[in-house]
Amino acid sequence: MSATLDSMVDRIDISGLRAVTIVGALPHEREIPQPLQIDLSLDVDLRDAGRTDELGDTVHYGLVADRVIAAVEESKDILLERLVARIADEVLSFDRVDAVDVELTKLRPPIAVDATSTSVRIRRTRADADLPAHTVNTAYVALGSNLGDRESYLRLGVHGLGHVTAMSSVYETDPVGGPDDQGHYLNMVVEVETSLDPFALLRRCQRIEGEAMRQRLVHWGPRTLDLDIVSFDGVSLTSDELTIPHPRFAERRFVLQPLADIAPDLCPTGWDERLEAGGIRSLGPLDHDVA
Ligand code: A4P
Ligand code: MG
Repeated sequence: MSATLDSMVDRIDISGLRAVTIVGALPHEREIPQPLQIDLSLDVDLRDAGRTDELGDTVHYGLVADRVIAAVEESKDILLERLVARIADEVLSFDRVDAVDVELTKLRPPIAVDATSTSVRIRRTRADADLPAHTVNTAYVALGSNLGDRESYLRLGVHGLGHVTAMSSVYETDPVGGPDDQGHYLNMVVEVETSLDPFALLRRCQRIEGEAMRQRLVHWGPRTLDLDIVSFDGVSLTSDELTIPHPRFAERRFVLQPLADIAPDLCPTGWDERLEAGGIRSLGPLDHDVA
């Protein structure tokens, strides 16, 4: 379909969907279902999915196709204009779709002249449909590694988290707690914009730790990669699985020093004087492109 070309916008196209339904104003069109073709072009931000490889970060086009065909088959509209608007609403009900181009074609148009098809084409945005914009939350995630190629593990963490909008410097830090013989940590904090809820973000963190082959052998023991959610917008919650803000962040220089680089307002007043100095050295920025 000839949707507006905009190289800045990511798209998912679903072309040549076929459905049969009652549509049209003529007497026989009210009686006999007729074949239609539906072509869709969805504006969806695909950057997160490009990094995370998770279906939750994109739109499941199979589900969109199923829902659109069901909506078309249920309808008995007179005008293609009405039906095409119905399709646009259906597609926009998928939370990640910012806008959609829909082309709806009557494959056997009931007109006296020779014509292959007739069609209508519309573009609708979330604002047109009176839908709220996506919810995007800002979370701060602390990363730590003291095993193996520590810098590469930090990079793996930053890359897997999705839309990272700010990164602190990397700090080398003396281990706090745990066994005596463990090596120094690299620590940093990143700001992430995410449409995931806090629990889904925790699952993402744990999946990334799994990719780094993190093993939990000793409490506070050495680890290839640890990802802790320090804060998540205004959320305050305590559960078996997840506590936000992180229960120990205010006691840890290895979290607060990097957090102060990118979100000083989130650091408790007077933390720098209160916490023991030393045991931490800035190594400068992580060599990684911020998305
Ligand atoms: N959990 C609850 N809340 C959260 C949250 N906000 N973010 C649960 C992430 N996880 C959260 O975590 C244990 C459990 O905490 C998980 O099941 C999760 O559901 P874990 O990653 O398995 O283990 P952990 O991180 O060792 O546990 P913990 O107690 O959170 O450790 P801390 O307090 O983060 O300390 N020294 C230096 N220099 N640098 C470090 O990075 N890290 C630690 C770990 C100790 N010493 C360190 C460092
Ligand atoms: Mg952790």
